[in-house]
Amino acid sequence: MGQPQQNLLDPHSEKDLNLEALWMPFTHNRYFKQNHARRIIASAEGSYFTTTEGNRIYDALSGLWCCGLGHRHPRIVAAVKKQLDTLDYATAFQMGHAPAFRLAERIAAAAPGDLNHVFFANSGSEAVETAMKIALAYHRIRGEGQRTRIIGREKGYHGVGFGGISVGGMVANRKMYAASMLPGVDHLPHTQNLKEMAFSRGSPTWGAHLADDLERLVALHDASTIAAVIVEPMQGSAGVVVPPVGYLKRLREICSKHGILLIFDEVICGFGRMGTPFAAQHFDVTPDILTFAKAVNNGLVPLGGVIAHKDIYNAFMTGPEHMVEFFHGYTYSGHPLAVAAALATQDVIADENIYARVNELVPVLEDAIHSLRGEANIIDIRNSQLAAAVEFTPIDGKPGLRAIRIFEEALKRGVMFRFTGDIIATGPTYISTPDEIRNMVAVLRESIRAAG
Ligand code: PXG
Repeated sequence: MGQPQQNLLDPHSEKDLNLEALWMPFTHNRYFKQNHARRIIASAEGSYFTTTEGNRIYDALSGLWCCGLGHRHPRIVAAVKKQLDTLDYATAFQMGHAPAFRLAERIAAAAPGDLNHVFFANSGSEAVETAMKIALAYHRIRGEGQRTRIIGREKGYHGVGFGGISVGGMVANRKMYAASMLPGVDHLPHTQNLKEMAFSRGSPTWGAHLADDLERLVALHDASTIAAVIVEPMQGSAGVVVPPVGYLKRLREICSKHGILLIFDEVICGFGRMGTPFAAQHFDVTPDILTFAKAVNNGLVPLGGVIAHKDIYNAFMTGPEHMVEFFHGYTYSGHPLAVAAALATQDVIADENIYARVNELVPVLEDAIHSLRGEANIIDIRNSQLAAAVEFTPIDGKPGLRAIRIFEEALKRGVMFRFTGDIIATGPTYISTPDEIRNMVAVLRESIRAAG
């Protein structure tokens, strides 16, 4: 006890850094703690990180798909600083603050069709749990409470809550919790078939019929038991799995036919990645519920949320007016700092013509990434707007190791990609130049050759 302990160390200093106490998320902890050269990030600006050793690294994943406008964008930083000087925190339960209402209005305006009511959460995972609860409660309020099933998709990633992993299709994220999954969930098949679609540029022309599997699930379970279908329009975490031409439209038709809600999880696709506000607009398919997070405020402060169709919102707005309509929410729903960052992000997207800039970069990325065809061990190259991935044959008996080696070779050469399984993925910043994108792919080529 005695005197309160003072920490005299600068928390940013690398000196005497002890890595042991931090249990790192989705990380090979033991490997990292032995091999962390160039992997501790000290600062960031625009499309570049600087490591504690002073290496400048091109951020080929926009953070984790969230910082498309570049790190520490001056207008967004200024907006958050200004917010700190006026209102740090306000409860969102039974009270409000003006910027949250303004942000909801802007997000609703960016959303397709009649999706015009916005519920705030703090992450993609929370957005997904919220969307699933809205879907189930909506049916129950309308007297269709027997609609309890939610259909997800193989290879889907919907965060790490129990709802999200239940409808998700990532084996490693699910297998430890087999007995704790939501009951009644089923899955559509994923849309990746290397035999039919390897090396497709953009959306594969084969595979729309895979959506018809939803009819099989309807026939098996009966539509009256199914509340919703949830899919990522483009599966990001699985390594940029691109929807076949016509696939999402077909899902939409089948859902509408059977009164099933369609949820698009746009946590990665939303706010720029697809060159439109949402993938819904890019693929011209409107869901009933849409989740967002990440790029909504350029990753500055955690923020996620759900946009619901007006009929869904209105279904809740029944009963005595003094009663809470939806028993759900978070302490930090619409946190003033997150909202300030998001409002500034929306301004920057508009003022810097971000969607047009993304669309200009799409062919640059497509040409560059597909030029890797023919390099050793590549079994697929795929791209969807400003996202792309290269898939490799695994090293015998050591799945995943080839991608780790390529990732490390690229880091040495000043580019940070994402690896998952034996896939290297990239989602460049929207503010990248064509030369930066071509250089990034040149580094990937060298890294593939160096990794052997
Ligand atoms: N839905 C989707 C579609 C996501 O991509 C989440 C939900 C969960 O969001 P939070 O904010 O709870 O992490 C995500 C997250 C990758 C990668 O490597 C992608 C995500 C997270 C971590 C890694 O592509 N997306």
